[in-house]
Amino acid sequence: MAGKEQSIRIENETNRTLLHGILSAARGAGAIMAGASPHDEDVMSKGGRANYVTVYDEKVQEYLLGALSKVLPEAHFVGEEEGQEVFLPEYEHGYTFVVDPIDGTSNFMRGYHPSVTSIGLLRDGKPYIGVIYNPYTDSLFYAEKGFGAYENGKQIFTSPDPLSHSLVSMGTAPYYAEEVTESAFLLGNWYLKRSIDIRRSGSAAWDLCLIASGRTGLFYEPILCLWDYAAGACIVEEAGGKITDMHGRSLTYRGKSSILAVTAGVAGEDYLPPQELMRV
Ligand code: 2AM
Ligand code: CA
Repeated sequence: MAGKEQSIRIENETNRTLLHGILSAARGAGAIMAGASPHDEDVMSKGGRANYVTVYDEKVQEYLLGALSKVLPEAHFVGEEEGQEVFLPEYEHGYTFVVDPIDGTSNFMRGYHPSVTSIGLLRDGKPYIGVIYNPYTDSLFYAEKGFGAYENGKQIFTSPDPLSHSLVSMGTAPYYAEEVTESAFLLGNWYLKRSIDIRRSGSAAWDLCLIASGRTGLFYEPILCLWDYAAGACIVEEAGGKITDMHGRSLTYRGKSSILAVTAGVAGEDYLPPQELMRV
């Protein structure tokens, strides 16, 4: 028994070191973002409508690849700017960092905040640690499976408010078929009638922090990539919220998915969007 207790304590100490290493990498990434002065010549199109990458996305990712590989050398690394969209069989076992160096790139390019750095760590293909840092407000969100969610060291919880007393944030998925975006707006109108009002931040990772910290009550976006939601999903769940796809199905953490996140207050209601308005 003593041996078991000791090994649990050691594992927890290892986890502390791991978490602190990731937090410090997130702060380092944020410093690069905050020190940037994005100019047009630093912007390259990644292809597709409203889908851009700046030299800073690549700089921050390179920094994170270096910093995180020192924190956990055996972990796989999946970063948005590598474009590795296929979930490889080796990610099913051990650790995998899933990194969005700058989430909210269209905001970042225009000095229209928020933009954040998002670091998810999967263990055996499931969320284990989530860290999201917004350097413009100096907000560091993090969660570790089973240990709660925190904003700048203070434990956070989702709101108990019902949908009718909550703000709703939406994502428009402008990179995909027009009907997907149209459906997002129809759903916006549907939720507008059932909530206080609608918001659109431009950073899905940030939207998930807003749910986790009780600022909003529901967030949806018809199509997101794993690096957009892996860290935020861990933070939402550890803050007492619920995250699924837009049909209410459990997330598989294997790649693109629609996302619907709600607070504890909204989770008890009939909050799923009507099927006839959905295009995903
Ligand atoms: P980004 O800023 O890192 O590009 C806004 O609608 C959200 O969608 C942002 O979090 C944005 O992330 C993300 N996003 C951007 N391109 C995307 C794509 N091709 N597929 C899915 N989500 C995307
Ligand atoms: Ca992103």
